[in-house]
Amino acid sequence: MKLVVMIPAYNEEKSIASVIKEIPRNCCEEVEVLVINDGSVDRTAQEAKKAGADKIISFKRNKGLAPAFKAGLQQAIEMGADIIVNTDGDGQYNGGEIPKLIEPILAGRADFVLGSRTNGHIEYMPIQKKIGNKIATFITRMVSGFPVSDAQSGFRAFTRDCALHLNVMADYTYVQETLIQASHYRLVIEEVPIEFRRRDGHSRLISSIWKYAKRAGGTIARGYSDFHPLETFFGIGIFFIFVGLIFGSRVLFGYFETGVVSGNLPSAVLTVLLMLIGVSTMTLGIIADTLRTQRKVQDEILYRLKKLEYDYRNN
Ligand SMILES: Nc1nc2c(ncn2[C@@H]2O[C@H](COP(=O)(O)OP(=O)(O)OP(=O)(O)O)[C@@H](O)[C@H]2O)c(=O)[nH]1
Ligand SMILES: [Mg+2]
Repeated sequence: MKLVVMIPAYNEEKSIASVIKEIPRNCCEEVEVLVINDGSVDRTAQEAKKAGADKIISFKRNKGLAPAFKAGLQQAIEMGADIIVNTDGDGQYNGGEIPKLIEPILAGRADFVLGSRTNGHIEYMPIQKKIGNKIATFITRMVSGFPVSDAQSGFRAFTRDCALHLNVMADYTYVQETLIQASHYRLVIEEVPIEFRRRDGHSRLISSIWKYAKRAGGTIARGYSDFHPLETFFGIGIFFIFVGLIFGSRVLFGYFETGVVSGNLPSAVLTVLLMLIGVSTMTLGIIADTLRTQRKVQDEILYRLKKLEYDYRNN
């Protein structure tokens, strides 16, 4: 059984060495550490090498956490990982808890294990982040259908098969999208309580909570409409038709009273407009649903291709 611990890192020269040294090298038959150095302008790569990282991928320029995570998963699979653990490079997660994190996978109960900070112990988290985390977790719970308690946690473990299923499309953060996908592929997700430590230095990912909400919100919304195109577009379409009917009823009552429509001309025009928007949006839903079917086929092809490639490399 081989475990690859992957660490996406962006300018983490101060903490990366201690993160690597904290990883228990005896929790599986074979344990390797992979660092994805995402265009850091400091000594992250050198420090990681000195601390004993087995493999370092370095991007020439900063691409973002989600592309780094995606490249990490691919590389970990190529390294022959049976289990992949993702942790952050800032030392907020306790590497000593990796055995606890992978236990549900080793026991054969889960495909995807999520370290939950809210069920565990949070040393420090600013109040605005706590609130933001609660809101994003609530929305992810609705969208994924999985009763997650901490959707933003970066301390996670995956089986190789689960990693082969995940297709990260976002360019900012992977955290919610991977949960939504795993849940829709009917993979078994389990949460374990974990410790979350205070960060030294400022966040590399979240420059402002509003920017995070906008970008992560977009990813969650896309995640939902990707898997539920009919519900999404029919919902929006029905809303427009409903508002159109309200204005339409005004026109109708006016017509019954006066015998002419011209008294309510603006409302009549608005009704037609809203109805047209509603019907077009619902039509878009039918097209999006067809695309969804295509995406399902493409996901299946991609999964099989990745699996074939893996089997070929490893036999
Ligand atoms: N590859 C890559 N990793 C990043 C980027 N931004 C942040 N990271 C890494 O992603 C992990 C999480 O980022 P943090 O800045 O700690 O974000 P956070 O933990 O959500 O927020 P804090 O609680 O403030 O630390 C760390 O290992 C970062 O080095 C990026 O642009 N690219
Ligand atoms: Mg952090």
